[in-house]
Amino acid sequence: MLDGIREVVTSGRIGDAAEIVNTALVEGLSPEDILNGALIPAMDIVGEEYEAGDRYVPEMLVSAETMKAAMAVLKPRLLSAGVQSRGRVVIGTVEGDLHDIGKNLVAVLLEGAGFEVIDVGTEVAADQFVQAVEEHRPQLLGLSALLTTTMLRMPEVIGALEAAALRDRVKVMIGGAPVTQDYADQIGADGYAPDAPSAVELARRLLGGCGT
Ligand code: B1M
Repeated sequence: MLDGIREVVTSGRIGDAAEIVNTALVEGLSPEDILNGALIPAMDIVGEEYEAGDRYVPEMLVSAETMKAAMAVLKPRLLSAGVQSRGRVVIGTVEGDLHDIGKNLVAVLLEGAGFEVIDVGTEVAADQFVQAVEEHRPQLLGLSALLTTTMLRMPEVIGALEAAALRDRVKVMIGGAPVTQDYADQIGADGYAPDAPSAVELARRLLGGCGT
């Protein structure tokens, strides 16, 4: 079944995504099994094929849309209802970067863990992050970047928060494929998470007892 789901995503069969994920759930697979055993590995295969020159951007896009269609079915199952807020998080993908699947996944798991999440979308400039922090007063700001070129926007966001005298009011968590703990240390972020479950753990640690 997991092989079948991987196949649907890698071949970009958007119309089949919801049905196969629903069938897998009915057959007893957990949302986490489907996510970690099929959807995320499928996107890795897509990335490897793109890197090897066996796939083009439009095909990558169709696979990404198929993953989103599958996620639409999984999202309600990943969210646990009625959890008391653990704190407010603003999350977005940095300027120049439109990758949002990983960021969306982090947002869903944070919500599922009881955080209030304000998703400001993709290609978000430093001053827009500052505006969002001013407006929503989150305890945590999450920055995602998938490109080696756009991860360089992260320190700009931290600099803009400092310039607006907001840096000591909000913790900054960063993530995305090219980002590392070393990079987080280097740019003065409060933490780095390699994947969505670790992002939830990190958010809990950074916010401590906040909001609970
Ligand atoms: Co793009 N792309 N892409 N792409 N794309 C990558 C990232 C790439 C590695 C592919 C490759 O070459 N192997 C490569 C980057 C190379 C580099 O910079 N080192 C690349 C490139 C080059 C590009 C373009 C430049 C291609 C072009 O146009 N020539 C272009 C850039 C566009 C832009 O942003 N300006 C581009 C475009 C696209 C699509 C639009 C076609 C599509 C994105 C669609 C969308 O997101 N809506 C796309 C896709 C799908 C990918 C790959 C195949 C898959 C990304 C993904 O969704 N992974 C990707 C290759 C790969 O990563 N294997 C690739 C699944 C997702 C669940 O994982 O996003 O890593 P990920 O998120 C993880 C963790 O990173 C972490 O948790 C998530 C869940 O576990 N995480 C966080 C993420 N954010 C976090 C934030 C946190 C904490 C953890 O705290 C706040």
